[in-house]
Amino acid sequence: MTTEAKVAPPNPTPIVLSGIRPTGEIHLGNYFGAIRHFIDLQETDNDCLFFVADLHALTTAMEDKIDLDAASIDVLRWYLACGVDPSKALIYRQSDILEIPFFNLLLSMIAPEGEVRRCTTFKEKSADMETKNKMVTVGLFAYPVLMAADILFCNADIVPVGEDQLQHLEIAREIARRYNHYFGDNHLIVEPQPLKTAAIRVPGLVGEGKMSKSTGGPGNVIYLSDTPKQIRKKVMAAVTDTGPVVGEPMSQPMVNLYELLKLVAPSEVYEEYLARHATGEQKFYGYLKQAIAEHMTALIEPIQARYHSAECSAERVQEILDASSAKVRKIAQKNLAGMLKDMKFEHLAKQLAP
Ligand code: AQP
Repeated sequence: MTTEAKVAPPNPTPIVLSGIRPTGEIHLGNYFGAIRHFIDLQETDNDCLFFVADLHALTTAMEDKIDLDAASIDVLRWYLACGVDPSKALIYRQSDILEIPFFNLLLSMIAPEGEVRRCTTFKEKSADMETKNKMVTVGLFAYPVLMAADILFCNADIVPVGEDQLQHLEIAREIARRYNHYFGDNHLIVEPQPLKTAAIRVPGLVGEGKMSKSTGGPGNVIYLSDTPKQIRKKVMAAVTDTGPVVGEPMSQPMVNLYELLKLVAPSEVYEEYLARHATGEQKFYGYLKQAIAEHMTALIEPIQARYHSAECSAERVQEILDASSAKVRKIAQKNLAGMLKDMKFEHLAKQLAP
């Protein structure tokens, strides 16, 4: 006899959730892999929750002495500048939701150790930290469990994240399935789905890695705060090859540059440069790079103008946080009470939802 799997139905209005760590300046990888989708998703029929993952920042930034409060406010200023709207989405700070560490603890008891151990991000990040003589911690290892707590506490349906986070999201799905199987008598957890269009990897300007705050150096990344001059300098210095050869596949550095052009420029500009490459034209890479830099600047300049306006000030962000944290904690407490009841911690469940 087979027992039927306990599955939570999707929420009637889909719950969308995502966050970014305050480990450095926001860049085009964060924008195209995450923030751009926050804006699209808040415009349709969804309940959106967007946060700054300051607890997650500690997984790699413990020794960096980052002022996490200031860095978190800054990430949220960029959210607002990019168009995340507090009247359409709940915008909050992870550490303000005191229930999240409790979810983290409970979920760690059913998290699949083998899958967590196999995470590519852990392998890459721990190797990078070891070369920099930084501590590799249990917190870094257990990053996906805290991410599961972030997502599952509110029963999120959709999580817009870049490709690098898909493996972590799969672990959150597995944890939800395990919870439902072992404990889900009354409270069931929705299995969160990635947003397919967000699951991209924005390449860096040097080497083979993704665009990132902390790897590849400042020449690898375009920050939303970069000036036109900085953008131009970084793009013009990007690696290329000696020129296209008809019939030969495009080299990896050129694939990267074309991916960046596709993201920032209108499709006709992208197609034009693609045709120039396909016909084997020589000596046009300088113009290609110029086009990339100009379109990046055109995208970033209005965002920067908003970032410096009063609607995106640190004071405005603080007001938003003051208003949102109680609302988010209420959602967390309701779901935590349901979980605690099913996990036979009735005395605690009663305290949260008497
Ligand atoms: N290059 C990228 N392409 C697509 N999406 C990306 N994201 C980050 N880089 C790219 C997406 O941005 C969101 C927030 O990421 P994060 O800052 O919380 O952590 P991260 O993925 O570790 O980003 P970084 O820049 O590489 O930070 P550091 O250097 O501190 O580790 C996620 O949705 C992520 O997919």
